[in-house]
Amino acid sequence: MLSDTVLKALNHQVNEEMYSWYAYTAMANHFDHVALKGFAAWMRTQAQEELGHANRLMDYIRDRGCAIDLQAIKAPPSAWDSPLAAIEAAYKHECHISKCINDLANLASKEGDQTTHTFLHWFINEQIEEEALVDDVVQQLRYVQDSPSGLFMMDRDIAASRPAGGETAA
Ligand code: OFO
Repeated sequence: MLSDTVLKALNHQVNEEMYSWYAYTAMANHFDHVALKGFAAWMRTQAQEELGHANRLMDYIRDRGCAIDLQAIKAPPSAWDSPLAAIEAAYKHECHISKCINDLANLASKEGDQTTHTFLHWFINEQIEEEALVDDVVQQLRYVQDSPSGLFMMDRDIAASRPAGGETAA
């Protein structure tokens, strides 16, 4: 069993991960709308991973004999001024998620719940990759920002840079 405090925090993190899915789906839709199909595909892969994160948390809550408490998912934005603005927003969001996971791991320790603390190691490691991956795209977009041909080439290449469905953290 989980303490009420840890259970509430884990349920809240499910909502954070579902919001990540929602936000990245909105970005994928936006990229599709502005005919950046490569970015749309890349962002859909990212969104799928977020569902995986939410499911991993829900499996854990269930395995510990506790109830999952799904809350409403807030609405994300539906448009961004530029590809750079969208991916910068994604990077900022990943930094927010890293802080959420760290706070959650600290809470589990404070509650003496080493099982949950150990479970969260996967997420701590995953966030290293998540931040780095999105930051790379931010930097590349800064290089090509005023170059339509650069953006076109980047859109062509980015979908292939990340095959659908893969979570890579151990
Ligand atoms: Fe993007 O890592 Fe989950 O939210």
